[in-house]
Amino acid sequence: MKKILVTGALGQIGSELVMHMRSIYGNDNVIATDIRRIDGNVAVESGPFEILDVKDAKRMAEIAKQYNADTIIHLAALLSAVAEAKPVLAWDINMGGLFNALEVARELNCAFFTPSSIGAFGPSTPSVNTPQDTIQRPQTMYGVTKVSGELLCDYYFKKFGVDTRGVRFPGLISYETLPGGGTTDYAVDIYYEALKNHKYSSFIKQGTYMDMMYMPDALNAIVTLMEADPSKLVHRNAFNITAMSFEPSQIAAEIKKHIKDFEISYNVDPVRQAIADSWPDSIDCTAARQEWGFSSKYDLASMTTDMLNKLSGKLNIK
Ligand code: AKB
Repeated sequence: MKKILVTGALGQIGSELVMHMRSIYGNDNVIATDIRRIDGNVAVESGPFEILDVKDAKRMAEIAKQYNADTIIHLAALLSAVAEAKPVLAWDINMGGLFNALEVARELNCAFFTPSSIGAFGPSTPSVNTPQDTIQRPQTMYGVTKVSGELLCDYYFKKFGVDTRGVRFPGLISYETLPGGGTTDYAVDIYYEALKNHKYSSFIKQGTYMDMMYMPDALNAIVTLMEADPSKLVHRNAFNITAMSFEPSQIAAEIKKHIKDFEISYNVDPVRQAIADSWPDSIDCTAARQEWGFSSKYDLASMTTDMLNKLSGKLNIK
């Protein structure tokens, strides 16, 4: 990877990935793009930044050519809950954007990464220790776009030789940029509310297990996969990866070790609960470990310590 074009660069993953990659590959070699510009944002100010609506294929190709991109990290997408509220727009952005990005990768011979999700699974998928290759019949628009995206990436690899790679991300927890519109967002919100108000009302029911990962492990996974020896990759799209699986009362208990009077209550959102119920409780990431050496550093305890520490600094709360 020498010249890396990132779409959705101001989102939850992008804002941290751009800085992480700039620290590895050099500021000028990571071109951040997003549909909006946020002046003062570190990803905008620290290197090249271009406004890009991923539905605009012509502009995407122009930017990639202008900067001689050899790698595309395509992150722009709507998350599960928003996609369920706006399914037509979700198809347009998630599939239209992906198709445009794959076409640019094909034309310019770029390596390509795009994330899939645990949302690519559905109620008929085995829900415990979900295998890499298994039933994928999601019942959400987000899931439909993720499975279609996985298939499309496989197609571009087999048909055109595009070097496509991807992972199925679990819920990602981070303190820099809020996720916005996902089902696993409760596991981010809870830290903000714990620090601000010492209580949190969860929109996900007690007992609902989902896979999760702390952002530093997610960033590391993307770079490790993109640097992996292609001859070792049996799977192209997309690898199961996870760092932990927990349900709301477990994250609350972990926070309580740091904030003694913290209390969790429940005000379940039926839409997001139904999505969560259709996703696995835990996924198996053996293929990712074997094919490109995936590993994670943070578990629930170490993530909670770091998250509360960093977030209290950010929010200026003692
Ligand atoms: C969401 O909840 O929509 C995402 C995901 C797991 O893909 N965080």
